Amino acid sequence: MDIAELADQIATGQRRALARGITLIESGRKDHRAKAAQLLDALNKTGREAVRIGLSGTPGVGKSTFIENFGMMLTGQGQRVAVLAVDPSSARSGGSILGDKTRMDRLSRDPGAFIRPSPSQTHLGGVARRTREAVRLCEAAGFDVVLIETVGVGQSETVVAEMSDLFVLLLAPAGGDELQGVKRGIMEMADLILVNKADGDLKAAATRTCADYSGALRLLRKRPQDPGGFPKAMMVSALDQSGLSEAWGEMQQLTAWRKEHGHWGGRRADQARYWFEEEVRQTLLSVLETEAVRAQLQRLGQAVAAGELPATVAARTLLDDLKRG
Ligand SMILES: Nc1nc2c(ncn2[C@@H]2O[C@H](COP(=O)(O)OP(=O)(O)OP(=O)(O)O)[C@@H](O)[C@H]2O)c(=O)[nH]1
Ligand SMILES: [Mg+2]
Repeated sequence: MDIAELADQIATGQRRALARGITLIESGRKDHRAKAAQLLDALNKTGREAVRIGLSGTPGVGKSTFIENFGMMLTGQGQRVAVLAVDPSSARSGGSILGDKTRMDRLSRDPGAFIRPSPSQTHLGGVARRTREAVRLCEAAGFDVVLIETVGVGQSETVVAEMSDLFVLLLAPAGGDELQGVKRGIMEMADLILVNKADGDLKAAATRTCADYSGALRLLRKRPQDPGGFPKAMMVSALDQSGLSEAWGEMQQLTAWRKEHGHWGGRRADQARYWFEEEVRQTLLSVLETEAVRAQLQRLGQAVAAGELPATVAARTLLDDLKRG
């Protein structure tokens, strides 16, 4: 595979090449990792940047419907939109977006859009690193907006927020007066809360829920990266396509303010540093994943358990062997 050629094809926006590049990035093979690094390096020179939007929400809240209609609105304005996903369960399910193509039927056929399911990796760390690299490829390919979807069921919001410029939380109208058990930590990451399904019978509940969240957001500690009025809660109906252009308007306003005040670049720099350290950590850990090392771990582990070797000595033995290769 000629990496320089692949880089050129991606930089000229060829979707097949982009898909091939992402496949390369997702591979765990050692030679592929080296090539992926070359590819990322080559594409860094394009200097292109998209608006990276992280989107999280519990199952059934309307993420797919939102992405379909929000994405179509943007492509209708001439923007190119890429959709990626971080799904820690994708190793088993084959990726949420993929099983979902029917719900993003129009967007998946739109020449201005590119949809890619979550990479299948066994752990969240692996999925996240590869998705973060896929974001870079999409940017280099000239996409204006990259949406990164995740199902809000725990840790995955944090890693998606770590690769996004804007983090959007999609919520459903609450039945009662409870705040749907959204964890404080997740609330604190949100730049925009969208209360979805503000239509028909759910409209009144959505209005109450939105007011509740607006109140809750005002109680959070003020963040330096926010202009007055942010983070903000608003109502949308992904299904009826209402509130979508207003939501985009808010995102653009926030983007412009952060760029003007240095928070945009500052956040990206912090994130780049974070992913660098994460890559080092994960790559070191992956050294333990070979057959030989696993066998040695097992052997030494037994010796330690049987009291034949102190844990410290066993660990040093293994690490010294590793260093010697
Ligand atoms: N009334 C109403 N229903 C909606 C709206 N958005 C989505 N739905 C419905 O909610 C259900 C779930 O929508 P999806 O878009 O599949 O939700 P999701 O968050 O992608 O769900 P998972 O992929 O399972 O996590 C579907 O039946 C949608 O038609 C909305 O704005 N209003
Ligand atoms: Mg979905």
